[in-house]
Amino acid sequence: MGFFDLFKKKKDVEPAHVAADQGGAEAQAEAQREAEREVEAERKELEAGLEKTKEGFFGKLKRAIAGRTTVDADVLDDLEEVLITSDVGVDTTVKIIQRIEERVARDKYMNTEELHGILRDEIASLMEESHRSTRDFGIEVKEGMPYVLMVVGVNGAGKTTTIGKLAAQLTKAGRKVYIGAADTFRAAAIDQLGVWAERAGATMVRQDMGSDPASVAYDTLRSAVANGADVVLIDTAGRLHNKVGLMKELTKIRNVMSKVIPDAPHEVMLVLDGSTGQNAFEQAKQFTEATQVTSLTITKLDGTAKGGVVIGISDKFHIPVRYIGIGEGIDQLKMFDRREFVRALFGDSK
Ligand SMILES: Nc1nc2c(ncn2[C@@H]2O[C@H](COP(=O)(O)OP(=O)(O)OP(=O)(O)O)[C@@H](O)[C@H]2O)c(=O)[nH]1
Ligand SMILES: [Mg+2]
Repeated sequence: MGFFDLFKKKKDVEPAHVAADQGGAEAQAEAQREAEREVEAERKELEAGLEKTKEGFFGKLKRAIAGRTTVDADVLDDLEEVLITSDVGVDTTVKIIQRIEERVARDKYMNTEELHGILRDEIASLMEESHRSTRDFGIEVKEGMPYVLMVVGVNGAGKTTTIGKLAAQLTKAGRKVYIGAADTFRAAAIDQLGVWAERAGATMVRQDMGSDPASVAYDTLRSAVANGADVVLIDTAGRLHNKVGLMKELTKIRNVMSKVIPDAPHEVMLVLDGSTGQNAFEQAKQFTEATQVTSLTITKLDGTAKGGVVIGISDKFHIPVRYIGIGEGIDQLKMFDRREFVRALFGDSK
């Protein structure tokens, strides 16, 4: 179940006076309280996952503005450095600083204590609207044809783990999930995916190591269609003999899938390791140039202070960040919500 469903549930609860009887009203009130508890628990988990980024960022910010009272050119210079060293990226940092400069010019005197709130507002408005999440963890499942999601990214980024987590959440939501083991480069890759598929209650389609990944993808789609699957997740290799070879292979996998389902893949998701900071920007650049990427997942935000990459990457690439990984656990893949992300880092707006 997606994060937004929790909000939806909350909103759908009708006012008490509409309920037919008192018992119904109480049940609704309890359902609402339960939904609120779930939202709160999700928030806590997100905050815990982003704690290192938050500490790193605010620690630096605090040191930079210590002893200063007004936001002047020096403070802005220091803020710029804090943003850049927090992996927000140069271009996005420049945009944020410009926006704050404009506000300072307008308001004349700005207290450094206000900086925190202003920064939060500017970052929130800068980040693109997050993908509108609906049911099934944001995936639009149509009856009669599986939704095909192909996962790409360099080795170690977290592709297989993300597929496993996603499969688990989808099966939990009652969906029939097929997984294609199209990373045939390493034998261990197929086994690792097999373990995830089993945990998730999904069906994995595989061939032997070294076989043609496009053929695995083809088989997976055929089998998924024949068995009435709702979602297909295709795992791919992160490393081949060389980069050009990898990109060619990804294109071949893409093309072969459309022979089974004309508009497949419906989504090509690039998985980026957030803890690599600037490297994640570089990978996003290379993959988006070489293949058509339609969504992003940023993993490993739990172990790093480099969570600022999410802000920079969503600003720079204009590709929606769909999910973030905040731990190795099966439940630690979260639907990305721009507002909740900013809130976890900066707290509530007043
Ligand atoms: N802490 C943490 N670890 C993660 C997260 N996502 C993935 N990992 C870990 O990152 C490592 C690599 O993940 P994989 O899923 O194997 O990466 P991959 O992209 O499939 O790698 P290749 O198959 O080599 O291309 C594993 O040890 C995962 O447990 C996350 O959100 N948080
Ligand atoms: Mg893998």
